[in-house]
Amino acid sequence: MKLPVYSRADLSRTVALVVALFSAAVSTGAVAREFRAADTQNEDYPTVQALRYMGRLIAERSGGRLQIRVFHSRQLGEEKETIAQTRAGAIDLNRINGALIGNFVPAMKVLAMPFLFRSLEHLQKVLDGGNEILNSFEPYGFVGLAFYDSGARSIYNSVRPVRAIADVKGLRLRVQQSELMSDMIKAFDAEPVQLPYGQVLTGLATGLVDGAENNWPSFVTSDHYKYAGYYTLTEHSMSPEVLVMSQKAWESLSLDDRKIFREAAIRSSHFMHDKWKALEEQSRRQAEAAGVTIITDFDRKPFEAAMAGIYAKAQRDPEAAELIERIRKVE
Ligand code: GTR
Repeated sequence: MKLPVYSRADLSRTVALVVALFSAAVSTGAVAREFRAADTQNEDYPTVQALRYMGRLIAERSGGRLQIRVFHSRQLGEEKETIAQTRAGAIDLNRINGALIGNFVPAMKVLAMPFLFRSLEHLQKVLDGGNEILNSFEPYGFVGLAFYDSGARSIYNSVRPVRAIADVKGLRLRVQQSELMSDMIKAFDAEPVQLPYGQVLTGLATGLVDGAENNWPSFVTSDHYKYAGYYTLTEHSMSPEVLVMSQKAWESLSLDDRKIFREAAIRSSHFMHDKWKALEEQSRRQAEAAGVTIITDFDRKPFEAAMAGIYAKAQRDPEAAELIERIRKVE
């Protein structure tokens, strides 16, 4: 095979052409920059839809210059790994659950504390004044953009109906990869098994775990309800979902573009809210129709009381103690 021979003059002409094309593209705004966004949930899950919506807003507002490509269903890895990658700047945007980012950001760990919120309204009030919390992410390598709904998490299992704390004793329950969540299950006298989200279904199906804990939409859209027929409305944690951006991506943005991202993120959380409410309802109905026993009538007090040790541990950090106090006082 004969290779073409390029002269120096040919080469420099080519280089000049490429440079000219590139600067023309930049000046007409034609070069699109793509941001990779991760979400552990499935394609239709409200958080994934919210990310897509945000992508549309950002593309519109930037005249196509800024684009978001959404990787759902753990395409970029399990949540814990994607968090590390976001911190390292390899993933630009990440929608994560409060309990997992709580491994890094102290205020988020506080939001994941069991039985901290009296109701979802209480949580919402705290989040509405939430810029302080979102703004606290930066020293830990993330930029907090918006909170998304996640309802409340409750315990489910395949062994027996949990009607009292004694019924939880000895159950092997999957938890997120979070020390706080493991401590909580231990405080119920059960055995925590930390597994990434993508392995829970197999864990339930093979009997590696007896159950887990999650909100209605996750319980149903992940098919866990097909293997765990007892759902007890413990509503022990209301840690919200949060959208973060990597510091690296953030620093690469102009001030105007940062504004576009912030505004679009907030709008996407409103967009998500209605979808969330609808899916929560629908998931509960779907579980009921499939014959899941839902236990709502039981004494929550002993479950809450069992958390004393967890609070004592968390409150050793004076800033966490102060935030817990302030949250409790929000009417
Ligand atoms: C869901 C949450 C996910 C993931 C999952 C889990 O509610 O949306 O981000 O944290 O729980 O239990 O792993």
